Amino acid sequence: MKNILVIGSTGQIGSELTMELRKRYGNEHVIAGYIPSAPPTDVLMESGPSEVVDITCTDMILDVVKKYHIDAIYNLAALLSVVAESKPQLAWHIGIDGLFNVLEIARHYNCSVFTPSSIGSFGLDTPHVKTPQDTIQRPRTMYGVTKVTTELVSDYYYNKYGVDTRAVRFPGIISNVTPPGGGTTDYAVDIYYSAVKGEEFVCPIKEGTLMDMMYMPDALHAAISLMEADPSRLVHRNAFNIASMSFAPETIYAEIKKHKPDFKMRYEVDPLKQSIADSWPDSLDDTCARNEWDWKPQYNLETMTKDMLEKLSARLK
Ligand code: AKB
Repeated sequence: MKNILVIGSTGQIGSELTMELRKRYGNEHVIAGYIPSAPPTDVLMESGPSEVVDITCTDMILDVVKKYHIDAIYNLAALLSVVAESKPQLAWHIGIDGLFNVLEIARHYNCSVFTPSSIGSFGLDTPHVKTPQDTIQRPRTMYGVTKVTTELVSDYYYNKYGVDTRAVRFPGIISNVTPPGGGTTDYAVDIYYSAVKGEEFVCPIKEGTLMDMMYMPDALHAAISLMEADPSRLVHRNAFNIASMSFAPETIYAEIKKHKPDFKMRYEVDPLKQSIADSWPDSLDDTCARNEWDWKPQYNLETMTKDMLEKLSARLK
């Protein structure tokens, strides 16, 4: 039986991933690591063990790995793209110094490690349409710089020390549970909250700006199924392109309007978010993930929108 530590378990992905892993491996086998400034919800706290784990502190990680005989670490500690631009040194400290702490412990205690990358690892020079798995990665944001470094360092630990590191490049993740904070793709979550609350949505991203997005259930499935994949089939490791839908603001707005005909949106473009979005791909080619570990998403814009509106309406009423 696997014992799993989730670092960053109270964040947007971590909070749902921890619950999904508990369903799969048993509550007692999945430890929710959190920092005191982002404490767990009651659901997370009561459904299984939790421990304070600051990724920048090696001893804290080590104590938990030893105490629970951890053999897999999901490392989700990171600052998202917009926040990372205002705190670049902190973004590096958490993303890269923290990653080294995790990988060194993984090397000595034989843990597998999942540290996600992102569409943010690409840059203006990357081919933007059907971005290939192996291509130019020259991001200009600190978020992107840490993500490319994460990919390289994770591959380094696999090649040099045999640490079982695996990752995907997440697109913008859309969820009806924990809201994101400080990302460029956050608008695609915020728009649903405005629609359900009956408020006008002010869109920070320009009409026509395409970005890859994914519904949370597919993102969770991607992380877990890659970690369970047969290693002999993996040609790539850090990190796989995965894709399920790509849209611009006017397209998601039109889809929501099918359910909420009175919903209104106007544009007030945020220059920082727009410049980051312009440097990211329009759509990713995820052929390698499909071939090497049978990746296949379940949701598209239509089915995600229906589910988001139903779930949020039930919760916010
Ligand atoms: C962000 O917008 O920063 C993230 C991402 C795509 O990595 N959601």
